[in-house]
Amino acid sequence: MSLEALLFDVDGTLADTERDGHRIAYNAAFAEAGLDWDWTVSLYGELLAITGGKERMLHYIETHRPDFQRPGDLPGYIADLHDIKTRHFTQLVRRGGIAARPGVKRLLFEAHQAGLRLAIATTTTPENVQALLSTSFDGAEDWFEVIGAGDVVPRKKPAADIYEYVMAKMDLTPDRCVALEDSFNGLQSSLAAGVQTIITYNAYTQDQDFSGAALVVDHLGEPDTPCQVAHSNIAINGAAYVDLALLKRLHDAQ
Ligand code: XBP
Ligand code: MG
Repeated sequence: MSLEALLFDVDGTLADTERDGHRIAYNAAFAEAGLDWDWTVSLYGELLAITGGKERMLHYIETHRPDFQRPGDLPGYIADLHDIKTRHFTQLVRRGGIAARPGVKRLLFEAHQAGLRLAIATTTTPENVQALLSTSFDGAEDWFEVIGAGDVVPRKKPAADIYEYVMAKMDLTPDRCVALEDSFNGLQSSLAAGVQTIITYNAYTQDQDFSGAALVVDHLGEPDTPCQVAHSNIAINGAAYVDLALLKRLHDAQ
């Protein structure tokens, strides 16, 4: 089956949003709520094992804050705190705080020009995706047929739900898609959905297990900024960056 669609993760893949974006927004929300919680760079790296901001905050309370006086409606309290965080994150993004990762805009443009279908499959909140795409992707938000994000599915990554949701919406089978991800949890999700996956790791995910990925690179690269290849299912003959031709070769070799 030929390659017809690219399914993009957001956080860590489209842009490096976690350390200097989401983490800052969580801490700003905690301060606004009068909480002395401080998610440092290293603590946040641990907490990223839990996908979803509301789930992550609950995990933090359960594992790091036994002293926290839980309100009667803890889910409601966390949801309100998460709304504050999302406001801070989208404001930070709209101030231009988060740039696209290397090669992402180039590949999006190439895929769009070649008529490939594009979609987003992410755990993050839809408002965050809209803010990021409209600020840092030069209008590419209209190129995505489906934006599968956050609570639209009952189970977040590493469950397959979000990828299955997006493919169902687009009437696509997994063998016509390639997923682009950055993390172990994301890879487990896309593989569970049967989708061949490319990993672009980052500082938070570089030591994670990417077994099963068709290609593992530090980023998608640019002609003048070659990527580092940690694994490839095919001989890539010194390719300096990930383009559509390389994705099609990987896809055809599977
Ligand atoms: C990453 C996540 C999200 C973000 C924070 O999503 O797990 O929870 O860390 O966003 P992905 P929210 O890599 O799938 O894009 O606070 O909106 O959850
Ligand atoms: Mg991610």
